[in-house]
Amino acid sequence: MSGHDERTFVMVKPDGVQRGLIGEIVSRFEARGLKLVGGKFMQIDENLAHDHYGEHEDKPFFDGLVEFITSGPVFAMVWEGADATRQVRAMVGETDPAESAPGTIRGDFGLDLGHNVIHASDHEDEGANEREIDLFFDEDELVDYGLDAAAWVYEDE
Ligand code: IDP
Ligand code: MG
Repeated sequence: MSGHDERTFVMVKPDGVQRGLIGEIVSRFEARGLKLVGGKFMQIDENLAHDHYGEHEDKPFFDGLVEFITSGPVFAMVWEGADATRQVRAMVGETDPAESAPGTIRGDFGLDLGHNVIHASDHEDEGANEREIDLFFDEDELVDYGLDAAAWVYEDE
């Protein structure tokens, strides 16, 4: 295996959980050929919300964002694959669902900027994927294993 092991952090937000979209979203990443290496159904507390969204601390929407992300359970995941962070962001769409192309997750399942269904590490923010994985998962919660389908997803696996 070479270059197929980039990991990225993804989370179905409280609106996505309440709307029954966990399965649909997991299916898309599975079907793409990505490998699930961690998953956790959990409630985010105030501290974790502040750590996770710290970069937005000074924005006018910060308090509402913290309130929203702590308002109900989320499904946090780590997905692995070639160029995973950038590829997942492309599948997620733009920050605003209204600006997201049909076929993307936000473009298919959202209409409102404040309720955009899913979080994924930003590929333009160097190291965000590893930072966010560390924030949400302990090392022993991530599973190393061989995915048989990888031999068919990648020509050089
Ligand atoms: P991203 O989720 O696409 O990376 P960011 O700019 O990092 O977008 O913003 C983090 C989250 O904050 C967004 O997913 C969205 O839930 C929320 N958010 C961003 N901008 C606004 C806004 O202008 N109003 C309300 N919520 C916003
Ligand atoms: Mg972001």
